[in-house]
Amino acid sequence: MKTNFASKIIELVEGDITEMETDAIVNAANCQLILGGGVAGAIKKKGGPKIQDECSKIGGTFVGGAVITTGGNLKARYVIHAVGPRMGEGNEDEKLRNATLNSLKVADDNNLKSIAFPAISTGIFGFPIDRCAKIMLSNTIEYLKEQTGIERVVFCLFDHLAYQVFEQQLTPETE
Ligand code: AR6
Repeated sequence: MKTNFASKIIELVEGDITEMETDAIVNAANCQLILGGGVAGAIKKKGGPKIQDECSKIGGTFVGGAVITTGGNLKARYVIHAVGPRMGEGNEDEKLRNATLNSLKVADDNNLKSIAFPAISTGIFGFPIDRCAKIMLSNTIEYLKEQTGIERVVFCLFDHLAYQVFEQQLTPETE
């Protein structure tokens, strides 16, 4: 599914984010920037050890923060590591909003035109998928309405249920 917002494209895809050919893919990271399971595990496996080496040099970031490394052997040239909230730690909505917006800012700071997000925090971190879809989509739409060089944002959902939830949220009500 593809939708246009302020002449920018938001696209929903069902699949594996490590196969995306966007300028950057976003990793659902932790504060220590240690690549564990889920999206991070897939990135580590397909991207090779260089990505973890670069993360270790950066050392870490805050919940809601985002940092960039190269993409190693991935099709995407860069990986933006965004730290979403762990369900139950408090202030989760605000932290997920920050993780989304900071990822987009990092992409802009590096003159990237396209970026692919997973549903941050909805796996190991236990955040509800419907709340995630609402927060990530509405904030991305707001961001794209402002001054940005980003032309295309993909949300890459791992299963059909997650895809359907994002599809439902990507309606005129979220504008
Ligand atoms: N492509 C797209 N989406 C995926 C993929 C994939 N290859 N694999 C999983 N998902 P998660 P989190 C979906 O657990 O909850 C790691 O250990 C998955 O179904 O990757 O933010 C990190 O190192 C879910 O909907 O991220 C952190 O410590 C979503 O991506 C911690 O987990 C996010 O699941 C981060 O947990």
